[in-house]
Order: sequence, then C-alpha cells, then structure tokens
Amino acid sequence: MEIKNKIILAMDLLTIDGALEVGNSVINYLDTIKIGYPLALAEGLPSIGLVKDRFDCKIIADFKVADIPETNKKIADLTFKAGADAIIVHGFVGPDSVKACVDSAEEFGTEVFLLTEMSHPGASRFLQPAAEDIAVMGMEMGLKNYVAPSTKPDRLKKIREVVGKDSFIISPGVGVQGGDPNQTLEFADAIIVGRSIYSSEYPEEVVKSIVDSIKL
Ligand code: O7M
Repeated sequence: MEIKNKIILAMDLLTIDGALEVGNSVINYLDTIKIGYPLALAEGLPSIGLVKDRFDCKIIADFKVADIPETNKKIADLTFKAGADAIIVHGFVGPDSVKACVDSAEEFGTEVFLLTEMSHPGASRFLQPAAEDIAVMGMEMGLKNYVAPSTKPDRLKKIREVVGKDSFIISPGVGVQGGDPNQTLEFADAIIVGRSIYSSEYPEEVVKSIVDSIKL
C-alpha cells in the first residue's frame, strides 16, 4: 500500500463531526486513515465510507479481527462492503482464521494487515512470546502486510528480520505512547499516529512537524 508521507492517522474520535474536522485540517499531508472501534461503534460502520468519500483517502479498518474463520469472514466482508481498503487481523487466532479474512480481501480486491505484536506494556505477557511465530505464519501464508510496535524498537526490528525487506510494516505507538518517528521508520514503512494529532489544538501543525522531521 502506498502511504503518503509514511503517516497513517488513527482516527479514534467518538463523533463523525470531530473526525471530519480533524481530517479537514490534516488531509493535505496524508492519504491514509485508520478507523477502529471507537469511531465505528460510536457512529456506525458507514463512518468508513463517509470519511473515505469526504477525503478521497484510503481507509484501514482496525477491527483486530480475532474469531473463528466463519465469523472472521462475515466481519471482513461487512468491513470491505463498507468501503475499507484494508483490514487489520490478529494473528494469534491461527492460519485458518486469518485465511478467512484473506479470502474476503481477495474477493473485494483489498488488503489484510497481520497484527504480530502490540505496543502496550501488557502485550509482553502473552503476545510477545508468540509474535515471531505469528510473523512466520504470515510469511508462510504469503502475506505482505504486517503491524508491529514502535514502542519496542528491538521487537519491531526482530519482526522485520522475520518478514524480510519486501514486506510492508505499519507501526503504532508513535507520540503519546513513546515511539519515535525516525527510529520507527528504520524498520517500518509507515507510522500510525493518533492522539498526538487529533488531541492537539493544532493538528495540522503536528502533522506538518512530523512530516518535516521524517527523513523521507
Ligand atoms: O497514537 P495513539 O496512541 O493515540 O494511537 C495508536 C493507535 O494505534 C490506536 O488506534 C491503537 O488502537 C492502535 N494500536 C496501538 O496503539 N498499539 C498496537 O499494538 C496496535 C494498534 C493498532 O493499530 O493495531 C492494529
């Protein structure tokens, strides 16, 4: 996936009006927006199409899909029908569950991002020991897109080693959670940034300063 300025905005706002306001102020600098449960549960699944149409941008639906294959397929189908260009899927549920989302993406001509490891401290207990194996599974399945944490550069580096230079990694945790854009982009292809941008009084200035600071 081509991502302008290597920045994905995590649009975790609770109203569509708020999301459109933030989008208006930053859309000159980015072309990819991540919509997850906060906005989709607050304003409904149509918020995906609404944001996509308003800004003519790509939408990555962050539903961290983690169910049995049959249910995963329904979730992915509904998400892509709503206009998402990609969906984020948990890897720990195993290859059959992930494949159900891949099958859906193939039908819709869209993409799957496989979540390997997470950025918060608690992820070290259960997910971290499995993360490299999850990445290996992704490679065995022929997946190209991965999510790995910016808050743990050593782990991000490890995941990059497993998936190789031709895979595409997006990385959350930059800003409020402590991740650094340039350090992250040593191993990731794009950063995901939420609160640092949308909670700022001046979102446009924040995005501009991140873009300026990134050695593209
Ligand atoms: O910049 P923030 O911390 O406000 O937002 C980070 C976003 O990335 C937010 O939408 C999280 O749900 C998401 N995220 C993480 O913060 N950590 C992870 O390990 C994974 C994700 C994510 O995007 O998963 C796909």
